[in-house]
Amino acid sequence: MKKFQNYIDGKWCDSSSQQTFENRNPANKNELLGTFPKSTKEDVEKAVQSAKKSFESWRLTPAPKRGDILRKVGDILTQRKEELAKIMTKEMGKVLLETRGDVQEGIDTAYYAATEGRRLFGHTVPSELNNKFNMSIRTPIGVCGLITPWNFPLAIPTWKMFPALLCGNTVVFKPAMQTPETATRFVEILIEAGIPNGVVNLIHGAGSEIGNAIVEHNDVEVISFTGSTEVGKKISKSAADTLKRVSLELGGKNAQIVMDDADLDLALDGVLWGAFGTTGQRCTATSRLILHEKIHDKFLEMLLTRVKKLRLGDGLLSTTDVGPCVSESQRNTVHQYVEIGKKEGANLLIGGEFATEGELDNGWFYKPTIFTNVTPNMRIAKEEIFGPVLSVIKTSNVFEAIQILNNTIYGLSSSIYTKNINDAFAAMRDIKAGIVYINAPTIGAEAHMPFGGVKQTGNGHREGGWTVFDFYSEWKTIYVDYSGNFQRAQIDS
Ligand code: UN1
Repeated sequence: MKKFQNYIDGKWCDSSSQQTFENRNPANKNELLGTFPKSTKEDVEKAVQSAKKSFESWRLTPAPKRGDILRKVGDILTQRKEELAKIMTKEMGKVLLETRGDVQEGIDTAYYAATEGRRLFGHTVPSELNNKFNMSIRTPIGVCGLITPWNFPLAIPTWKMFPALLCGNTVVFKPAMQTPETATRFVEILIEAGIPNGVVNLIHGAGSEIGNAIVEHNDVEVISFTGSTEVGKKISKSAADTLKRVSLELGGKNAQIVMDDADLDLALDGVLWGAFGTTGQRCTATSRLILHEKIHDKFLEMLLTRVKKLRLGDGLLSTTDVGPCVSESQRNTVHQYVEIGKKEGANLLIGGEFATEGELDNGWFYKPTIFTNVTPNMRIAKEEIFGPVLSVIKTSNVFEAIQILNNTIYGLSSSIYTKNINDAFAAMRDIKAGIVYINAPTIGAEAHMPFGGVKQTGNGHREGGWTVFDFYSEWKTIYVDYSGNFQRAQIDS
């Protein structure tokens, strides 16, 4: 059995408590994958001080050189893609096809960030005074605390880490307790690529203990968190005490609309991938299906036929379509929502129970589930479930469909299938979400586009794309007066 460690100030080390936690395969709870340090506030202190110290040299490393290291990280991720995908599938259960995609998202993010090292543009702007030069440049901020979830164990840490590092910041990285090995391998790769000691520090453990300690720490300037809205709100409140810069990527309740003129086969592939990919455990997962009344019955029939064919199993097997829930408690949450849906009067079309046949009994499997006759105000139509549960709502026109889609506290991803250009443009304009797909599922964001949501999905920041470099850098405005005269803005101009 493998015993893993923290990585602080360029050294692998145990927790100061000497305590550990176990990591098990959700497809087979009897398979122990390793033990990991259960870190303490003391470990956080060491990690933050290490990051603070190394910031002084890393911030002076030219950005193109920082980018070169990230390019090398991308190269190593490419070489080790298959191995990393397998580790991830064992840790959190999604099928290999998807964990390969997770690594690919990390590779794309690495190469994108690497090239940004040769851009990181600032501005030069005319001054209102003679012989005076104005510019704004990006500067590094300091220590960034990165707190990441288990559903994209590699991609999401790369979304945060690469732009943070490229901009000249140093990092304290706290990965989810369900996917600590992927995080460890990722840090090993950063070391192999030449990241200097202390620039990236890894600490394993519980959010309630070390996550909070990172958020509250005076020397941590930036927090980036992906996880639940509930925890995000707590982070936001406690980070306010030190006025930290905080990026929050939280819940979703994404919907796919299918209009009566849509290509139904295309929409069918889309909803299957969006709702049951990653066992529904994406913040971008399709959790609601809004069907035009004219195609409602036909589409449901098509959907039911396909859902019956979905094969549950170990994500490492090529015969598996849908893996397990990540943990026992996640599966229980899913089941509680199914009970709520039944009580609310929705019709359980398929699923709604644990899958326990044969080997499945060793894992946290849940049958792909569809509720029909769902009305927009039911809890299963409004609250995030994070599992393989789809709520189907009927609609009679595009404006009502959009209204239903918008009827949640979240606003991450959304989708509409239609051939009508007017309806498509109305959707692009009126949907309240950070991401809108036309004739494509709610999942599948690309690394070089801004990613994030509105309302209680986040706090206005975006990951990915060009905008993320704004989050990880501070603007510094510089005026150079070369007139040799005493010149006063607003007064002498
Ligand atoms: C998430 O679910 O937290 O668009 C991220 C997607 C992926 C990222 C999902 N590229 O579904």
